[in-house]
Amino acid sequence: MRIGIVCYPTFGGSGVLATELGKALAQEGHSVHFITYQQPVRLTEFLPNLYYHEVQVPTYPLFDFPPYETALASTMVDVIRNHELDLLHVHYAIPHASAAYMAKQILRSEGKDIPVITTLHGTDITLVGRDKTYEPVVTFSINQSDAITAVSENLRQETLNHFKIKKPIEVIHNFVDTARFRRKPIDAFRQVLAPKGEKIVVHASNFRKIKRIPDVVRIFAALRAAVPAKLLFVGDGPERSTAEELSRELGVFDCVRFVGKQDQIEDILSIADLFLLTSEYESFGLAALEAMAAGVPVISTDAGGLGEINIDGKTGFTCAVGDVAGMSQRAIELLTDESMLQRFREAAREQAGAFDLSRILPVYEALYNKVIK
Ligand code: GMT
Repeated sequence: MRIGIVCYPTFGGSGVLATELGKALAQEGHSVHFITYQQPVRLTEFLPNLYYHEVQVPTYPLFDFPPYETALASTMVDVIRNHELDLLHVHYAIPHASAAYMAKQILRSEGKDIPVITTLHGTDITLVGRDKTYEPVVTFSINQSDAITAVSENLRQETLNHFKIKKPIEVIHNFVDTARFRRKPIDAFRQVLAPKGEKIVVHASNFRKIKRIPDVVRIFAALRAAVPAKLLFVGDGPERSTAEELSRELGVFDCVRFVGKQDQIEDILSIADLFLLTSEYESFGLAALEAMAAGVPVISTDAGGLGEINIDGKTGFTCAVGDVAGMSQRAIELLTDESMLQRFREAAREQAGAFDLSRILPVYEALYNKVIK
């Protein structure tokens, strides 16, 4: 098949998932065309059947807001025409679904029908999409898609609760390549970060308010009082300075490292003992799944779709949003009991296997075949 993939090219989960999907489809022999404004961060390898088309947004003094959506729709039309794409798969509804609708209509006027699949990822529905300035366009363009998928059962339900969706929404869970995300023997790296055998706790995100970053610092400070430990913050975003300030205030700054945005996250996870995800909402929590694949137990909130991947008392623990005391207590329990930690590690890795790329990829391929027919 010749497949167009539209996504955000950044470290956000939707862009990561879309890129990994495109790479895996190309490995299977499909031609995959990424259409976005920057080279996706995880698109690092060269494959002859993998293409990247940059959306150029010309500026003009009149434009206070350069019209990205118009440029994106025009680029879609151009790529679909010139590369004879069979379908367009857009990740994150805003503005990708409405740009795809526009492209579809333009091509229809030329006698070509291009099927569009929209995959909903989370904040496009639960936060941004519900805002009344976007909602009518989001509802309309989702309904105009030939197929709609959501990355968790929870997100499917949230979408149905808040939007008038007239078509079925298929749940296709996010996936992880468990062959890539596995524990690697890189003890030298661990030695550098935790020379005295401290436990290593990791949080990875875009540091937005929704992640409740201060909760991560507070949990770590409580843990640190009981167990020698280091905290690695992976990623960056608006709450980073809050995290720095709070860790100074709580006297743990020397044990906290901000390692920035990393594309080799699997190497960091390989030396981790615990992954913390304190979000107010996660449609899925791809970062937690990647940690689990690397054999890292997860302590998370029970918000959104997190309970669909992190099994309380087995692969980690889930607590109510904001329950810092509960999550701290669980972290101490887990990191002071080696046999429990080992059990949870194995269970986390096993649970990640249920979301392995090899299981989810054929589901997407089957959907592609269905919409093309
Ligand atoms: O987590 C973010 O804020 C980024 C966001 C995105 O759209 O890139 O992530 C969403 O999509 C991911 C991939 O499907 C999910 O794993 C995340 O849970 C989801 N984020 C939220 O729902 C807040």
